[in-house]
Amino acid sequence: MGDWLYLIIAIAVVGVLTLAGLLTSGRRRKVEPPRGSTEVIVPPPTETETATEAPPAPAVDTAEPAAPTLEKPERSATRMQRLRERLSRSQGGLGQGLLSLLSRDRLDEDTWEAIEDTLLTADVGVAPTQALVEKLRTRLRVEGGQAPDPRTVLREELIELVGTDLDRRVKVTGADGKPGVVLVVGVNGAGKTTTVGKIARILVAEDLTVTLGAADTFRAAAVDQLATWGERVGVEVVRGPEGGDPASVAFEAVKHGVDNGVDTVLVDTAGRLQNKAGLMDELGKIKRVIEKQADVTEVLLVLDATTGQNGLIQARVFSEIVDVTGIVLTKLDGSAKGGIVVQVQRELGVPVKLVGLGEGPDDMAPFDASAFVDALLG
Ligand SMILES: Nc1nc2c(ncn2[C@@H]2O[C@H](COP(=O)(O)OP(=O)(O)OP(=O)(O)O)[C@@H](O)[C@H]2O)c(=O)[nH]1
Ligand SMILES: [Mg+2]
Repeated sequence: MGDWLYLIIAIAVVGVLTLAGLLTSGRRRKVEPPRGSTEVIVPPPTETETATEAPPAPAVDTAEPAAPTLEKPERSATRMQRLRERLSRSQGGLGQGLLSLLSRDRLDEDTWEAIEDTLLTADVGVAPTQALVEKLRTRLRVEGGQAPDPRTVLREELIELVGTDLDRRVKVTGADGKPGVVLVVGVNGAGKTTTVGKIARILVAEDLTVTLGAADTFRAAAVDQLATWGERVGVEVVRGPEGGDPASVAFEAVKHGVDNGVDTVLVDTAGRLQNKAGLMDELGKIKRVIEKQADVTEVLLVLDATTGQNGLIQARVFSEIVDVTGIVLTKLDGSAKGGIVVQVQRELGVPVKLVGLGEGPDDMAPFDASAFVDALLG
């Protein structure tokens, strides 16, 4: 009889412990289960958290992942310098080509034609190319006195062409204590998710708090990709079910940002362009539901620099759908066509604000006209 009693008590104790264990691990994975089935991924606990919040440590449960150390992203001030080398490597042909042509003893018609071709090949665009050539012709005309230095003239004119009076700041903070909301749009594979991840790192480096919204719900892999970016720097990612409503994820992400007093919410979106009406509906809805919570402070259009004219056409479609406030030009490291900066700004009337210069996590820099031109000229 006594043995039976001990056995029953033992089973009951094991049962209670198991239940408690399940509840604790459930709680640690999710915070405040939000509406619908949107889920907030909590960054892995830091060492101190692990120490104070350790579960009863059942002997069999060895599968608990060790907390990875958080990465310290690079501050943006040093980035352009570091990446300049990469930019000049990919764009060197343009700058060096123009310089050597302009340094010829005699600038005859053939030379001017070659200059024009060089600019067109680099995707500067027809109208800007003609305007630039016209200016160079005028300024480099030798009139009696000493010939002007082609390098100085070319540098000045290129900087002017790229534009120094555009506001290239990315608006990442909101008003009235609300978070800034950055919506990231663009076609498939342009680099949206990577851009969201890289911007998150720039913000973390500036000590801002960030939430990511995985509003690309079409591929499970897209959500995981974003979650990985977030986890590496301890940033929370709000995600929904695969195939769920992107707008509801965006809504929950911004709500999470507002409720937690976060500085910036970055929203990643899907980029299919097969159906303009569908895309318009989706992006329009995302923007509307976000604005029930906080203003969208920035809409960044991500454009792959290697796609040339095709990219431009797609950019135009997006700018018709949403009010794009800035352009992120990615993969400039793999394209010799840096002239696209000039053309896309002209086409869309919005400045290039950031440039992607590699696949590394900190290979993105704020765009700056003179640094860009200096990299071109080597
Ligand atoms: N070299 C280089 N590769 C980049 C850059 N930015 C992004 N990529 C790469 O481009 C590929 C696509 O990037 P994603 O961020 O997944 O693109 P996406 O727009 O989110 O794609 P979808 O979600 O499919 O629409 C990845 O392999 C990135 O590593 C860049 O600046 N330079
Ligand atoms: Mg993506």
